[in-house]
Amino acid sequence: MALEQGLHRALQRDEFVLHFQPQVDLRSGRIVGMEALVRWQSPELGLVPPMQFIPVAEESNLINAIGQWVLNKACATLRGWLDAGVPVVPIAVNVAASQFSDQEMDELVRSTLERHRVAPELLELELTESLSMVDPEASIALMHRLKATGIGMSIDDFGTGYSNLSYLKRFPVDKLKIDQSFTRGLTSNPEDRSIVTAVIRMAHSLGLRAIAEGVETDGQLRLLAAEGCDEIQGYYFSRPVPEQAMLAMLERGM
Ligand code: G
Ligand code: G
Ligand code: MN
Ligand code: NA
Repeated sequence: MALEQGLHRALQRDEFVLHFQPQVDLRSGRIVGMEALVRWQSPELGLVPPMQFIPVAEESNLINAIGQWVLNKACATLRGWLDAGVPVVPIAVNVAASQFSDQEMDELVRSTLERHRVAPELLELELTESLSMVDPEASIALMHRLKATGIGMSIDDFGTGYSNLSYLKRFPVDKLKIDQSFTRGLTSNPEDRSIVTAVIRMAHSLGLRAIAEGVETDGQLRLLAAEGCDEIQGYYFSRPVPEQAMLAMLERGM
């Protein structure tokens, strides 16, 4: 449990940082959003990726405190950029399942936006299909309250969870994020291509935008464009980068 203690201290000592990965509109080629991805800048361990500490944080109930930190930091970053006259785009923040079982999540979102005087349109929450499965009705009610705050919502890693379509049609979300496992096989695996095509079609017929994650090659990009995918995110355009590098991309407009 050394890691757990380390995470406690990390919160106290403010050792977490956010990196940002741009999301690009396929038609215009412009940055239209960014995903915030947390890292732990540990004095002892160096830069620890979330894969190594998010599971521990989930087991030890620290995930809610970290999630609050991330939400607050994302809004504080937006406020800083707004004050500096930077042309900002919305920030998407990942939400862990246990954060979503907190029925006051909408109040937390509202108060965090207000504290930093950030418009709700500049915040998006990335939810997973699975997080609503413990208590679907309560989760859908919470999603509607979140929607009423004016923020955006997307389904992350779409296609890898329960993909319960009878719930999906009731989720008040704006966007489906096609999981990178499907993107990876796009140019080599006909099944992956069929799935990606079907998800884009389904998203559009439900009135949602589709974004492909994990785009690394020109071939993947071209297929996605041909299938009418709206946005891409991935190393092809940019890896997740520190705040200063994201700021530079925003100022260039791409
Ligand atoms: O770039 P990457 O190594 O950043 O992220 C690895 C995993 O960690 C992804 O599944 C991502 O969703 C998750 N992750 C990154 N940042 C956060 C966060 O702020 N909260 C939660 N719950 N998960 C995150
Ligand atoms: O689960 P979630 O989608 O939130 O996490 C995104 C994860 O995917 C992060 O770990 C991020 O660093 C990683 N990632 C983003 N773009 C790419 C990419 O093009 N290729 C690969 N292999 N990973 C990516
Ligand atoms: Mn995500
Ligand atoms: Na994802």
